[in-house]
Amino acid sequence: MITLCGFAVSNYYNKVKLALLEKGVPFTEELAWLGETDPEASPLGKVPYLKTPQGGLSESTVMLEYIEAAHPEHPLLPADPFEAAKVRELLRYLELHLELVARNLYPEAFFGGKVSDNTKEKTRQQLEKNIAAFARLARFSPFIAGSEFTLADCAAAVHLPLISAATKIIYGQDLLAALPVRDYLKRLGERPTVQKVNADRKANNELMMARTRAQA
Ligand SMILES: N[C@@H](CCC(=O)N[C@@H](CS)C(=O)NCC(=O)O)C(=O)O
Repeated sequence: MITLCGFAVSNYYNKVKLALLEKGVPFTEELAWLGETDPEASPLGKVPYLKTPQGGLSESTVMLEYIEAAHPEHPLLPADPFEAAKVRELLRYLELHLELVARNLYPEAFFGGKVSDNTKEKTRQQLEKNIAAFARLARFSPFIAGSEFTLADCAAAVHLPLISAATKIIYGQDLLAALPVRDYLKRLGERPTVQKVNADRKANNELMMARTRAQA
């Protein structure tokens, strides 16, 4: 049995959880806040990580690939090698060229900190370039890579809302607004799996805030 470890406020955690739910792979969840992680399974102390019968595993996209290979039923990657590579390409764009760049804004957008004007400007330039490139790859027809729900949708479902929110807060403008992201996310939100992930995220957010208040 697979154990998904971390906490449900984390978008990386939810990407993996969504894949497990969509595939119908049995799993349990183990709550691990930052600072409480298992160094054997997650050497960098990041969340999420998996505990498997064979050992621990870190890095969310590596986990997606492992889950897909270990549980081929209900595939979330196309059988055709090129089509599968196109899904992986989207996954890479989402996590490397969108999420990781937008993360420069999160300290101010979500955590009450401050980001310099210089960082905001540089990040905006990078995001505009990367979002234009992503727009050439993303299909939204109805899923991000085309007609089937894939691993790239597991990533898009968790990364796109944060990028929209962060850019709206920092620039007063959703840098994803020119793409059909809102309709796409609304469609995804009709899936029971996405509804479960979102409900668990909200519950975990309450827990996290209570914990922060107790520590203050
Ligand atoms: N590349 C990692 C990123 C995971 C990540 O950054 N998780 C955040 C929580 S959302 C975290 O653990 N941050 C604490 C840290 O980086 O030390 C993955 O895909 O799993």
